[in-house]
This record gives sequence, structure tokens and C-alpha cells, in this order.
Amino acid sequence: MYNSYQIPTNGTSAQDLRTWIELLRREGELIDVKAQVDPFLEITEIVDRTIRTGGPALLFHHPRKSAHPLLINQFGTERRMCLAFGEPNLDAVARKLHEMTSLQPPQNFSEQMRGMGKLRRLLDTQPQLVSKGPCQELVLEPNLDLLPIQHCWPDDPAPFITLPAVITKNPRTGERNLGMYRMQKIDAQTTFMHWQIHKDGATDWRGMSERLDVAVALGCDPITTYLATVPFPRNVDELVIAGYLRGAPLELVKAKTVDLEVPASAEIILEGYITRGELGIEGPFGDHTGYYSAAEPFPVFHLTCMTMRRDAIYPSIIVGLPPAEDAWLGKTTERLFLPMLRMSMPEVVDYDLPVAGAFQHCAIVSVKKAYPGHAKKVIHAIWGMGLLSLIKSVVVVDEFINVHNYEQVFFQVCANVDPKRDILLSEGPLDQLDHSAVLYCYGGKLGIDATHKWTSEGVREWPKRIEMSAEVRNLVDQRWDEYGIGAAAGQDELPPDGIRRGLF
Ligand SMILES: Cc1cc2nc3c(=O)[nH]c(=O)nc-3n(C[C@H](O)[C@H](O)[C@H](O)COP(=O)(O)O)c2cc1C
Ligand SMILES: [Mn+2]
Repeated sequence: MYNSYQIPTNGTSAQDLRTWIELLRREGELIDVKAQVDPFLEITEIVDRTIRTGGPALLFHHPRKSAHPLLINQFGTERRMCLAFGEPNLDAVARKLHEMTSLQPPQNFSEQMRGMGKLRRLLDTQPQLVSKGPCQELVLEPNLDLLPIQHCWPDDPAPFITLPAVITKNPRTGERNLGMYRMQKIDAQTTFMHWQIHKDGATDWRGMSERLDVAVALGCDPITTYLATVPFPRNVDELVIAGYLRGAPLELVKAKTVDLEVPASAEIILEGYITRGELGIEGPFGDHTGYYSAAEPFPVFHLTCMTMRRDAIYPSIIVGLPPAEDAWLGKTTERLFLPMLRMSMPEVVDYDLPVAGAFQHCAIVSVKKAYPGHAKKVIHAIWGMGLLSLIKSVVVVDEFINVHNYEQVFFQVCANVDPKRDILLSEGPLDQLDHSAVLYCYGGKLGIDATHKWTSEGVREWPKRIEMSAEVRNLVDQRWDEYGIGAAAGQDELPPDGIRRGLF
């Protein structure tokens, strides 16, 4: 459980970017910047400093050389993520999603009624095709020069669209996918599409025949934008989940020049296509690993049309040395997937993907051990599960350890691990952005079993942990004021934002 917040909208969420901006402004979570700023590097430096101090979302009204305002850092804190969902904490969001994904046959009347409620919500929130939408108020010839696309870091070769919700359909089944993949600007009508090989977008691309239609939504409601970053299994339509979590269907309109539907309330839509076999060298790009990712071949996206709202707002994000704005996007996904992780591994108590591990290098998992080798089973299971299979190092601790307290975890690793007995070295697929891997997307894996070992796991008798008795703890709690020492220190395990900055 992370932090809980006062959320004025309680249970409801902003249905488009403009109501979201209004909400952020009302809640003191957004600052309007009227000074002219340069999308070439300057915005990055401003935002980087803002994020590192837990600062507000920024709406730059006058990016240089563009008539469109630029919104950034909308997702930069845990509270803003909670505001986006209209829920007091991220576990409440996880519960809501879990309700939907775990519809079971009801066992009794009251479960039946509850189940009907969920089913009704699911049916009532399916995406809906409508004939008109604000995202098509203006229908333009494609011209990316109009947008304040950021040139993020000094060694980037060009500006990159960093917060796009990219829509494709599986060429064989027609199933829709929504994903976020950066787009390097090549010229006013062309970009690259950074579909890493493990992603759903890349699956659709590999399955394409001569032409693959693509639509890109910029400036959706916050839930839809966030869901583009979530690695759901390929057969899940992120727009269905969006409706369910928003509590209202996502309205879609037919794109003008491609065979796809797009979110009606988005600020800007880029329509276009990818031609089979057409690749160019994308990157390098200052990435969320804290390093420049390598220049590599990626598909070329040709724009056929650009539609937008009048006075459209352009959304952006900066990634770089963690923690950056994507920290809370990742942490939200970590919370969202805990119930799903526990569906296939009920022994998992909690897990943590450290921000410093860029959500791909490290997982800490606490388990309720029930049999010899149980921790090692969990390590192997993580390496076989969805995108978690790309995790490089897995640390397993006992159920009573707080996985979010890295000092506690490190203590367990130091105290409980015999390197010869408790380290698992393996190999397998790694994230495409992992520059440390010996081979491309493939390399070594480390599992650390930091649990208490049992004699059945071949150890001498394990010692007892030092713990004060509950009786004495209660006594001291009650008498504390009497001692005159002042407020007890060290009760908060985590700072208010849940990120232990001192440990990066
Ligand atoms: C800000 C941001 C930028 C991202 N850029 C990329 C990218 O360029 N390429 C990529 O493959 N994944 C990128 N991701 C991760 C994907 O969005 C994520 O893996 C998501 O699950 C992709 O959707 P899919 O599972 O439907 O393929 C990015 C995530 C964020 C938060
Ligand atoms: Mn997907």
C-alpha cells in the first residue's frame, strides 16, 4: 500500500485533456507558464528540475515557433496519478481493474448481484463509435512543423514525439492495440516508429502485409494516455479497459484517411501508414535508462492527414536519468499488476520494481514460503511472465519484509544469502534498451534468494530474528509521552511520495 490522498472527484475521472487540465489547476497541481520557452533543450531542463522536487504539471503557453501550448509533467507525482483515476490511492485503482479481469461464476445471490453490476459496467463502458468529435474540428494536410515537438537531450539527432498513444490493428484478427512508442521526427510528414521487438505494436508490424494503417492520438484523457504505457497481453484492447476505468465509454470517430477509429476527444490525431520493409536508422535518444539508446533500424511512419481541435494542446514527457516523470506511470502499473501476479502466484505477498532499475532491471518480491526451493520457483516464474520476463535481476524476500523499503531488503540480501547456495545465474531475453547485455536483447539473469532458509534446503539451523515482544512495544507506546523524549523518530518508512531518493 502506498499513500492515500484527498481526491475531490471521488470515483470519477477527467474525460478529456481539457477537464484534466482544469482539475489540475483547481487542485494547485498545474502552473501556467506564460514566458516564451524553447522546445529545443530548454523545456527539458525546466521540467527535469521541476520533477526532481515533486513539482507541478506545467502548461507552457508559448513554446517558441509554435502556436500550440505544450503540457508536461501531468503524471509526475503519485497524487496526480490518483487524481487522474479519481481514486484515493493506487491500490484502489488496482482493485477496480482486478474486478473486471477476474469475473468469476457467482457462488451465491449476493455475488450474483455484484457480478451483474460489474458486467453491466463493463457493457456500459465499451468504446462507442460516434459520427463527430472535437479531435476533427480541423482537418489539415500533415505538417509536424506546426507542433512544439521537443528536442529532448543534446545528443538526440532530432525532435521526438514522446507521449503518443499509437493505435494499430492486428492485420490477421483485427484486434486493436494501443501503445506508447516514441516517434522521431524525420520531416514535416514523416517520423520513425520505435516499436521495440517485445511490444504488441511490433507484433502487428511483423504480421503486416504491404501496408499497415496507424493512428496516433495526442492529448487524450489521462487514463487513456496512461493505458498506452501498460503492457497488457496482446489480446486485451486497452480502449475497453480505458472505458471501464473511466466509468464512461471512450467515444471514437472514424479516422479520415486510414481504416481505424480514434478517440473523439483527443487534442490531435496523426493518421498514416507504414510500408512493409521500409526502415531507417532511429536514435540515439536520451532514454529512461539514463543513457542514450543506440541508433537502430525502425519502421518509417508516413503521415496522410493531421486533425485537431481548435487551439490544440500538445502533450509531452521527458524521460532520462531516473526518477523522471515516467516513475509514477511505472509505479502505477506495478500496483495494477499485483492482483494479476497473485492470480497465478498466490504466494506472492507484494513486489516492487525500483524506479532506479528503470522498471526492467530489477524486481523485489516477497513470498509466503511453503516448500523447499519456493523462492527459486518464484524467480523462474517472474522470468516467464509477460513483460516481467525481461527483468534482469529478481530478489526474493520473506513475507514479513517490506519490499518497498530498500534498506530492509538490502539487509536481507546481506544477512541471508550464501552466494554459492542462493544465487541463481541464468540467461534469457532482456529489454532492447539494456546496453549492458552481451548480445542484443539477450543476456544474463540474476536471481537472489534472500529468504530464511530451511533445514530441508540444506542449511544448518536458521537463527531467530531479533524482535521486541508485542507486550513491551505496547507498553512503550502507551508510556512514550511520560518519558519526555519527544515525537518518536523513524516511524515513516517511506517519504510521502514513496520514492527513497537517497538510494538512487
Ligand atoms: C514515456 C514512455 C515512452 C515509451 N517509449 C517507448 C518506445 O519508444 N518504444 C517502446 O517499445 N516502448 C516504449 N514505452 C513502453 C511502452 O509504452 C509499453 O511497453 C507498452 O506496454 C506498450 O504497449 P503494448 O504493450 O500494447 O505494446 C514507453 C513508455 C513510456 C511511459
Ligand atoms: Mn497492448
